[in-house]
Parts: sequence; structure tokens; C-alpha cells
Amino acid sequence: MKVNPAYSTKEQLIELYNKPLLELVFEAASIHRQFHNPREVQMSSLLSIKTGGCSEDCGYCPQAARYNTGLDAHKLMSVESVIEQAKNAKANGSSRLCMGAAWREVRDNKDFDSVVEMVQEVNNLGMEVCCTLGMMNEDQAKRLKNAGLFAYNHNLDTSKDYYKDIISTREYEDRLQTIENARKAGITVCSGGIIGMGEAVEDRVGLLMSYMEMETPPNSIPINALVAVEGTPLEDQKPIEQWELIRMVATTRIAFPESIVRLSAGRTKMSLEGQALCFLAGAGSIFAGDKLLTTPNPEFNEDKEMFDILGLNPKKAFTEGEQPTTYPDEVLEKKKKAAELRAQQLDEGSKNFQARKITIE
Ligand code: SAM
Ligand code: DTB
Ligand code: SF4
Repeated sequence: MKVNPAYSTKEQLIELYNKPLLELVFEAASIHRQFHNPREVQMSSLLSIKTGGCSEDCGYCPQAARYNTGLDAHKLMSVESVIEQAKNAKANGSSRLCMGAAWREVRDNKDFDSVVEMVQEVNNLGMEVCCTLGMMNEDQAKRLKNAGLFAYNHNLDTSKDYYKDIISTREYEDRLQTIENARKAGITVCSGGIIGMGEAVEDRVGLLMSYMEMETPPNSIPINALVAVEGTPLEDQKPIEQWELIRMVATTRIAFPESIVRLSAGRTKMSLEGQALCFLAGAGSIFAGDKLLTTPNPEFNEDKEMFDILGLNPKKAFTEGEQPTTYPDEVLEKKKKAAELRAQQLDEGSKNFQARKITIE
């Protein structure tokens, strides 16, 4: 993953961001064509595997327990229902499934064991598996990689400076560390941000600068427009104009020519023409399916129609890297053996019980 050396300072990026819109889109489109197939757009489906009740205070998030957003919280989904949802997403053209949990961080408990099993199962369906589970350490990252995880999503959300105005329960450094842990484990990195939270253009570009300063920038960069949810501190934020989203997509495209730029939350408020300009400006991926994590997204059918009109095709899985191998997980194997032993003992117990019954008769 390389960066564009012509735009590696904050000043250069600000100038780029503020270029006349069509000049900016044209430059982005030219770069996009050098590095990517412009007819292909990845469809990635989101699935909230554990919803709400999160201990963090992210000002934009409807899933933080401390805000009254009327959210229907639920505990971790079963592995079976995740497989069912994954199959449905795949049948509708999605090549990636991103499983999200409203956790501050991953903990080594039975819920994490289930997530490992979900990763194994979805990878076996031939889909790219992505997880977004909050902070994680190196061992947890290795365990997910071993299960077949393709990508880990962990957003920096905004510039280091503006971050403090949005979140107080964790540090920017914590996020950088998790990204590093994923990368070290051999998992591809998905990291991006949100615009429309009251930040300045300097903060949007500041987010990009954080990725510029990394040894390797993210493989995919999601650009979200804030979904202002009632009950969150950002509920009254004025919606951004779609032109701003187009500018952010284009600037990201030019700055990181090899990364996949994902046009993420906010598409329900965009026109088809606005989205078309984003694809022209280098968006190579969308979230597909009628729900993001907890808020609405265009339906599969609407996106199919849009793809037809624009002449776009859904991207196949593993075009940007080989499918990871799923190896047996030590903890799950131990659990499986213990369960088999228990079943065997129960079976023997019931045989003995029947034998005794016969003796009495
Ligand atoms: N809890 C984990 C974490 O924070 O990394 C994973 C789930 S969290 C919901 C994933 C990302 O969704 C956040 O980092 C943020 O960028 C995005 N997000 C959450 N609420 C949003 C909103 N209202 N509008 C736009 N993006 C949002
Ligand atoms: C990302 O950058 N955007 C997605 C995904 N990564 C996890 C999440 C968007 C969430 C929008 C609000 C919601 O639906 O709860
Ligand atoms: Fe929790 Fe993630 Fe929402 Fe922050 S963004 S409140 S960490 S679910």
C-alpha cells in the first residue's frame, strides 16, 4: 500500500480538498483508473452481531449505553443466525461480511469464542470476513487471523485534535495500537472516519494525515457521513451536503491510490447522481443491504438498479488478496472434545441405567 508523494503534507491535502469540484473529481478518476477497475464496486454487508449497551461515550453512536436512543439492544447473535444472514448477503451479491459488536474491547470469554466460530463459518462460505469489535490485543488478533479473518475495521473517525471533542473514554493512541495489532497478525486493515460531526476541513485532512504517517496505510478506507441519531450528543448536527462527501472520497482516493475507498454511511441521503460522482471519484466499495449496523441503508434492489444504470458490477471476493486459511482453534477444539466426552458419558450412563432396569424386571 503506497501513498501519493505529491500530496503528503497537510497543506497540500487541504489545497487538493478545496480544488474546484470537477477538477478534483477528474484528478481522482484518473488515478482510480490507474490502480483499479472502475467498473467494479465491492458490496460489503454489515451485520450487528451484538447491539447496544456499549460502555464508551462516542458522541455519534446510537449504541452507547449512556444515550437514550430507543435502540433495541440485543446480546450476541447465535452462530447459526449469522450463517443464515451471511448466506443471504452472498446471494444478493455481497462478497464481504462485516460483523460489528458494540464492545469497547474484545474480552477472552465465551462470546469471543463464538465470534471465532462465526469467522470460521463465514470464511468457509467463500466470503471475505471483516470484524469490528473495538480494541483488541495481539493474541486476540492472531486468534482471529487463524480462524480466517480477512479484514479488521477500526476507525480513527477524525483528526487527533478533534477526537477529544467526540470521545473521552479512550485515546487516539489506543485505536492506533489496535490497528497495529491487526496488521502484525497479517489481517488487512480497514480504517476511516466520519464527516459531518462539526469538524473543520483541517480535521478531515487531519484524519488522512494520520494514515499518511503510518508505515502502511489502510487497505480500505471507509468514509461515513454522520447519521445524526436522536438521543446522541450529535443529534442536532446539520446534515452535510453530498458535495462534501464527494470531495472527501476524491481526496482520499488521490492520497491513497492503492487503497479501496468505501462510500459508507450516508447513502440514503444522497442522490443517484451524487453517488455516481463518488464512484467516478474512486469509491470502490459500498455497504450493501437495508441496514448498516442499526440505521437504514438503501435496499439491495435499489443498489442493483443503480449498478445497472451506471454499468457497475459487484466485485468478486479475494481479488485484493488470497482467501485466508481457517485453522482449527485450540479453545474451540478443547470445548468440542469436552462436549463429546460429556455426550459419551451420558450415553454410557443411560445404557447402564437401562441394564439396571432390566435386572429389576
Ligand atoms: N465498537 C466498535 C468500535 O467502536 O470500533 C465497533 C462498532 S462501531 C459502531 C464502528 C464504527 O461505526 C465507528 O467507529 C464509527 O466510525 C461508525 N459509526 C457509528 N455510529 C455512526 C453514526 N451515527 N454515523 C456514522 N458512522 C457511525
Ligand atoms: C464503518 O466505517 N461504517 C460502518 C462500519 N464501518 C462498521 C458502521 C456505520 C454505522 C452507522 C450507524 C449505525 O447504523 O449504527
Ligand atoms: Fe461503542 Fe463502538 Fe459505538 Fe463507540 S462506536 S459507543 S465503541 S459501539
